[in-house]
Amino acid sequence: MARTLISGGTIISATGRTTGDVLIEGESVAAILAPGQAASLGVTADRVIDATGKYVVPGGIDVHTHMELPFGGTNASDTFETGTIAAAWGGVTTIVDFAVQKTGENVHESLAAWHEKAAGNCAIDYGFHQIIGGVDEESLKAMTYLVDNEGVTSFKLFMAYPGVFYADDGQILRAMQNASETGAMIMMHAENGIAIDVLVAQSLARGQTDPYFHSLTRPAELEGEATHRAIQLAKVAGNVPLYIVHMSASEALEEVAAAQHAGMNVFAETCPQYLYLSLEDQLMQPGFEGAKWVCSTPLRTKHEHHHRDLWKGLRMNELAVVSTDHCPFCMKDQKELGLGNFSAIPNGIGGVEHRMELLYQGVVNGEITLERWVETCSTTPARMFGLDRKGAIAPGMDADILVWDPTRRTKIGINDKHHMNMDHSAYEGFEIDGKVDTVLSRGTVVVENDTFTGSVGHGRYVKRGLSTYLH
Ligand code: DUC
Ligand code: ZN
Ligand code: ZN
Repeated sequence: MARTLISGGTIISATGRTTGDVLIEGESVAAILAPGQAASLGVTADRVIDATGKYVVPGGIDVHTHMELPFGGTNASDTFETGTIAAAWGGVTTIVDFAVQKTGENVHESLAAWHEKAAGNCAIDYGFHQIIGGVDEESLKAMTYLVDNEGVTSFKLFMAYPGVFYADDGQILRAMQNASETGAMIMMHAENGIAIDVLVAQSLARGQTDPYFHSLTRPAELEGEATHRAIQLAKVAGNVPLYIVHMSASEALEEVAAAQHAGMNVFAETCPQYLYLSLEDQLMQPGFEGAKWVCSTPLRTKHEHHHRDLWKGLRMNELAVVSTDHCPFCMKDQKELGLGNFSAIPNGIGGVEHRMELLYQGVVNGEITLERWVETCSTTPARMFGLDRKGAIAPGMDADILVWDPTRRTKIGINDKHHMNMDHSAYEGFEIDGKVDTVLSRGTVVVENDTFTGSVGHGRYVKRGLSTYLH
């Protein structure tokens, strides 16, 4: 079995840091050795990666991506191949993507279709959540089957997008009751889509068609309201585990924090776009430029402390996870579908490549610690979604490892570093104080010396267990 030694780095976990060597045998971590121990024990390795002066952290886990998602009259522009290669470049070693079932479609067929898109095409490991866009007898039965047999233990429901993915309160309650029986996690897109659609129609009727009206017609109150309602429904369903996705508003965070204090199994994630980007600085750029940042939930105003509150939520564990909601669309032919009508702009931002970098900048800026960076970007995502062999560097775990160089810098943009299939970057011009150095996926080096050395097809489907936060 091939042996690799990552030597001399500072190994960061969710709970602390230590200097030492990581010994990898085959695809797994074999041991963590104190400095000098490898030599004194006579440990030999086929390959030594010198990590002196660098951080050695568990590979990033992005539990919210949408490769090839059919949405808004087009398909998200990253395939599983381009998206997982871009992820690897950014220090990510596992993604969890969303298989999509819409009303009238069969859940099993939709999951099979997602397997077909991904199988043999991924550079890193991947799992699936299942979107239930049509809650009925058949899909409820399928939910149970997926938990028991397919390694799909989390289900996304939508309180937004009437006519597309929307579930009404009764349907949500039924799906939650099902999850309460199986132990599955309910993931919620919490925005009041019925009220939003009224505001959108009124805005368009007034001739307000520019991209930034996307945010003005999806006010923070309607994210807070839906979050509150989802929490109450989860309580009625027996305190079912509830995970609010892509949180952007202080109002929603307050609801989650209150529920947590009341002892409920409520969790939440945010994404880099909600920590760094805003209505004024991005969405309101002149002309149609703002379309690059049309996503839901939307970017919020920078004058109401959403950024500040979300960073605080990350520190306090009110927000347990940072994902990307990677859902890329090019400007050309895709975002352009909404020229003259913001509501026809495909919703989504691509960022799978930049999450580790952007959150590391949060460490440099004093918002979070190194340990919290690892915890929110790798360790908790793994535990939250039952990825039992991932998210920590410890004997027996998959050797998914990111070696991070804090002395180098990363420039983000389409010309500097960008491997996502997008004709623009949501973070163009951002500069980060640190850089991905080496990335290993199950013991195989997939990125080193600013080169992708992995292979398409290396990534395997990971069957997930129930959330180990709760079980
Ligand atoms: N939000 C997005 O921005 N894109 C895809 C789906 C979603 O909920
Ligand atoms: Zn969503
Ligand atoms: Zn999403």
